[in-house]
Amino acid sequence: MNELSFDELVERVIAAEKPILLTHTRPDGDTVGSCAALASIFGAMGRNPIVVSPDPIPRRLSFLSGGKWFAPVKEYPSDSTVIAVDVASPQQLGELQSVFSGDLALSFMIDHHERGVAFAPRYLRSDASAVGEIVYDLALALVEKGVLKSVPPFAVNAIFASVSSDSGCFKYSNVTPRTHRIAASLIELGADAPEINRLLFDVKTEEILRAEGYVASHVSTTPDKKIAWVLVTDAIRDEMGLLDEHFETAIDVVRSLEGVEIAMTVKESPDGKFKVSLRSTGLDVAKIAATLGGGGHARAAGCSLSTCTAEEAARIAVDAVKAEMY
Ligand SMILES: [Mn+2]
Repeated sequence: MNELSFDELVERVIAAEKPILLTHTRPDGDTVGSCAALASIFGAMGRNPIVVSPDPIPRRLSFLSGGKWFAPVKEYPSDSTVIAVDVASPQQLGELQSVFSGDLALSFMIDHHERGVAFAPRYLRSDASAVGEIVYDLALALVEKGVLKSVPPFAVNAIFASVSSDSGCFKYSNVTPRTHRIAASLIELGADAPEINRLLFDVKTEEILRAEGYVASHVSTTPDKKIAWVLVTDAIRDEMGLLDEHFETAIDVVRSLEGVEIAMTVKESPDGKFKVSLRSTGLDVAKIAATLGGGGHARAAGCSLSTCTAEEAARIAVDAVKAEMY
């Protein structure tokens, strides 16, 4: 699959009729924020965009997904332009993989995952902290070309949310001076930074708070406390009356433990596999995840393991980390 230049991306966006924007599975603030921003931009261009997600969008992101673009659609026009946003592999489309094939195959993808897979013509910028940084450039290019009068206020806020979300509120190592410059420009354009950051990082539902409490009291570590992990199984979720989405911040709780260099969560998936998420303070976890059939970024990666129990999956993942660490 070919790689697109930025100019080619801009041309494709300008040419896109009936755009369908696809988020990745377990949608996060970047994929939802970038889709919402692009939908707002396409809307301002008079294009009637829609956003389709393979999984329900978490309630905490509803300030981004409340618009008409996110309403379920019964049928997709066959002449749609299908665009994957922040989707690193075909597997990350979940059940949408089979929906968007054949006549409705992907037109192109916009991504920032260094080790992502190009399964359609792709615009990739792996030095972007979030796809939102790319959408920002795109919005400015469209304004410069006169395609847009200005960046719609909703898009300004959605881009800010995307960047803030994937950068952990500008805390992670993927943040560059450019990330801050983009954020500053967005604030100048009217982004409500304090409110967006509050909604993304400070507000937690009761369910998420309970999930974090569980995680905090069930962290396992290696004797040197450098590797820490927690298991989240169906049985635990059922017992607590919680859903998978309530454990989205579990990894942050694990990585907050003093001395931890590699944090992991092992979560049972609906497909019966165990999804392992890895976060690192230095070690390249994308490389470790790749040895287990996964991928991601150097300091945030993941893979899916087909084992009988979560304990087994954790042991395999911990062993893979140890092999790289010691
Ligand atoms: Mn992203």
